[in-house]
Amino acid sequence: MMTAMLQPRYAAKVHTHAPRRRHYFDREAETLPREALARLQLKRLRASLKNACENVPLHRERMRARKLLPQDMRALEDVRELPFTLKTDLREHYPFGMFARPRESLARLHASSGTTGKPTVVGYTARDLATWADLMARSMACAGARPGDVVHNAYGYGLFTGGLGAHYGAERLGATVVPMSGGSTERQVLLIQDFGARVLCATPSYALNIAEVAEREGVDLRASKLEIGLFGAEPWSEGLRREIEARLGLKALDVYGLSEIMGPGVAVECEAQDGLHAWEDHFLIEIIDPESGQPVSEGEAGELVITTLTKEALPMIRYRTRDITRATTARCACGRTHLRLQRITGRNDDMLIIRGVNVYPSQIEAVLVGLPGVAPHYQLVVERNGSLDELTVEVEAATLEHVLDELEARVRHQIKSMIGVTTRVVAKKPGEVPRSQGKAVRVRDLRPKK
Ligand code: DLL
Repeated sequence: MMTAMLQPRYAAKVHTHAPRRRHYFDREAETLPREALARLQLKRLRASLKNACENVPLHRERMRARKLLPQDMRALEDVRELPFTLKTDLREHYPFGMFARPRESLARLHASSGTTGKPTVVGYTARDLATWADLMARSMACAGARPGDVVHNAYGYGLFTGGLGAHYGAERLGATVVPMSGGSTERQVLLIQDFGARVLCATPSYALNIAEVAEREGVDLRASKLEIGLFGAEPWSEGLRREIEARLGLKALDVYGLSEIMGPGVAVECEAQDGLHAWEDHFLIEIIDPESGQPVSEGEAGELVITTLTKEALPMIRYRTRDITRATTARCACGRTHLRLQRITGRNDDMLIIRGVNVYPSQIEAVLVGLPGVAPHYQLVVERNGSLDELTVEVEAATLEHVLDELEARVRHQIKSMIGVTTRVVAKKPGEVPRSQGKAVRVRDLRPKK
């Protein structure tokens, strides 16, 4: 098996075309000076709150209880007066109770499964779908995709927003989309080559699966036309980025989104790979301290809270995403003015407390990926022992030659010294850790249900 260490970051490819110029999908919107952006946001915020209050009883009652009217928003900071919206609100008003449009005016529904009970259902008017396609096209262009590209879309099609979100974005950009969905990985490898995909859309864990299957079949995708990967829908580390870039011979960009707000295309990295531009003309971004609910200062880590500014069917007021990140408004080399989010480390709900130490799965990943002899596949098993939670890290040896005991001791030591947490480590043989077809299952939680 190839190891990332031996490969250049992007394999050298013979490019038949001249270097492409910087490309905006919507130059005016993407480079709007921040003062103009703020004015536009305030205008849209009032309109969005009006839509929410007039058409969604829950929002109306909550605003009334605080004696607030949409026109009371005189500055963007006034949004802090508004109540938060939680995922449980969507569940409690299942399926259509938070929609601001009658069912007949909805063009599409999506849903995310969640771990317990009813799914979270989201709806779109035809205009919402057009806005989403625009924003996803904008995101793709921001990541380096161009009209005329072949876009191989391996995000799952169906109720998950990944497949159709990327699909219509690619079409809107003027690309040729290959609607693969997840699975049939050998076939994906074949078609990536035969159809000449320049852009690959997938979860990072599935992109790695594609790389592995190609290598097993003796196919060198670094020699294919692939140049750009648009990866998201799950947390991933810088180490995994480098691994995928080396093995697929492309530049890997991070794309973020969530169904409750829209789907993929809320934020995306530009070619500078230095944070994800969040499209502020459509979303009002706050970073708060998850405990106090108060804003953190710029650059500090906190929970991402989003208010939609243009959604018709499902306006969201201060939606608590549970995702942990940092934001900066510092100028970006790409010329876009929209603030940048740091890669999302994980969800509040995914944080484990192991012997008093807070750990996100992505932190463990950051330690594992790139360790000599360790394959970039892992799962975490959490168990309860008396009143303490214990963590077992299942890792995989890169080759059969590795002595598993030695690997286990080395990984345990590395995790302890980098994160400060004591874990049990179980090393498995190559291929024994389950591979992902979409969002990877990183944690097996065996603790008794509360
Ligand atoms: O995962 C939408 C999506 C599809 C985004 C394709 C990007 C690409 P949901 O299924 O509703 O929507 O899950 C949303 O996934 O709150 C984050 O916790 C996580 N997530 C999404 N993108 C990223 C990312 C889609 N780039 C939830 N990095 C979010 C880390 C991500 N986590």
